[in-house]
Amino acid sequence: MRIDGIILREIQLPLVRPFETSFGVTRHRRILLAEVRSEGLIGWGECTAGERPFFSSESTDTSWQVILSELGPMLASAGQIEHGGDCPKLFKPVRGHRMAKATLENAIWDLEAQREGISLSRLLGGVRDSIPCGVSLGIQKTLPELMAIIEKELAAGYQRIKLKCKQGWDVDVFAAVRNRWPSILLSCDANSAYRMHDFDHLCSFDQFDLLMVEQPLWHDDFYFHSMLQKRLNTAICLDESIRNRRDALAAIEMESCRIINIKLGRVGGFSEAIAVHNAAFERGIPVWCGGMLEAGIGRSHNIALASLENFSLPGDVSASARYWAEDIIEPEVAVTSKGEIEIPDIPGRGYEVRTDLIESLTVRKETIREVVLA
Ligand code: OSB
Ligand code: MG
Repeated sequence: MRIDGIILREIQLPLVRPFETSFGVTRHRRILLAEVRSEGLIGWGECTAGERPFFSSESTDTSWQVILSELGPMLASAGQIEHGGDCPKLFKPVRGHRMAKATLENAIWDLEAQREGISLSRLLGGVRDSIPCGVSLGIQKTLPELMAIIEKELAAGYQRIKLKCKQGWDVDVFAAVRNRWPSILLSCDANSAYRMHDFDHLCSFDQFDLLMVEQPLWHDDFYFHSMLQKRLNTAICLDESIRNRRDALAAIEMESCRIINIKLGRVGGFSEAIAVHNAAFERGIPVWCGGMLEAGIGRSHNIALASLENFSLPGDVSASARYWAEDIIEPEVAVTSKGEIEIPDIPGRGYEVRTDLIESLTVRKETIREVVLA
């Protein structure tokens, strides 16, 4: 595939309701979109970096800078690329910046699926025609507000409720939710809110029959999670700690977790996401697809990824309308009354991009040109 042009832009999009985690509140998204043109086709990528470097060290602005000055020119200068899977090698000189890398790599996979005339899910090796969906619910002002939201999401069909938690918004909340809904699939996500002195407190989570406790400790840790997992009956799921296949192997070997959350941006794109998926599959560790408050392009990529065989637990990928008044794709992502998203069986990502809407949301835009690197 000949690379004819790369356009990077930032769009700004307000969330329909604020999303609060242990590390902060997001009200407005600043999302980068990459558009890679090749032989009459356009592949799209969406950057999952947050506005501030609080989930990981990347942010909208670091990604903008690295794509514009390094990754974009590397791809443009390659001139020709056959597979999305060729991107990691191309971007190897740049250390880290995985969300920035994923933005471009995923656009190439999108292009490749279109060129082959198959769905992105098929190209990735997906085996499902629908994916099971859960929701991730942010920290709320009051417990009654949370209870009302859970009631609504369960009525909509979602198969699993994940509660964001931190000190002061954990055991009392879990107790109330469990009391009202004794048998739903329930999990929690601490985004690294706890420390060693919280071990006894974390072990008290066992009484709530949670499906998992996601990333309770440091964002970059395996060792102390493995200490905790020895004492905790509930499965630990790692999110932030897993940056690549080697991390997955280390975490599984050390028994730091029994479940892995795979996020496309966090691991650097589809190639590494598939590698993490396979490593976990071969070792009997189930995975699920995480979310980063994506707009429609990132969401459609998540849906394709979650069609792989070992994505056996409900993920955090849910309907567009839970996030946006208007999504940037058509149709919007919808969830059935059984809490599933159907995998589109049409070439490429399976959702049209609303280019006029994207244009009107764009706050900055750059064309990346080929450069001869010295
Ligand atoms: O840890 O899974 C997380 C959102 C932003 C940053 C980190 C996380 C999340 C979510 C939301 O849990 C998932 C979603 O609904 O997109
Ligand atoms: Mg998480």
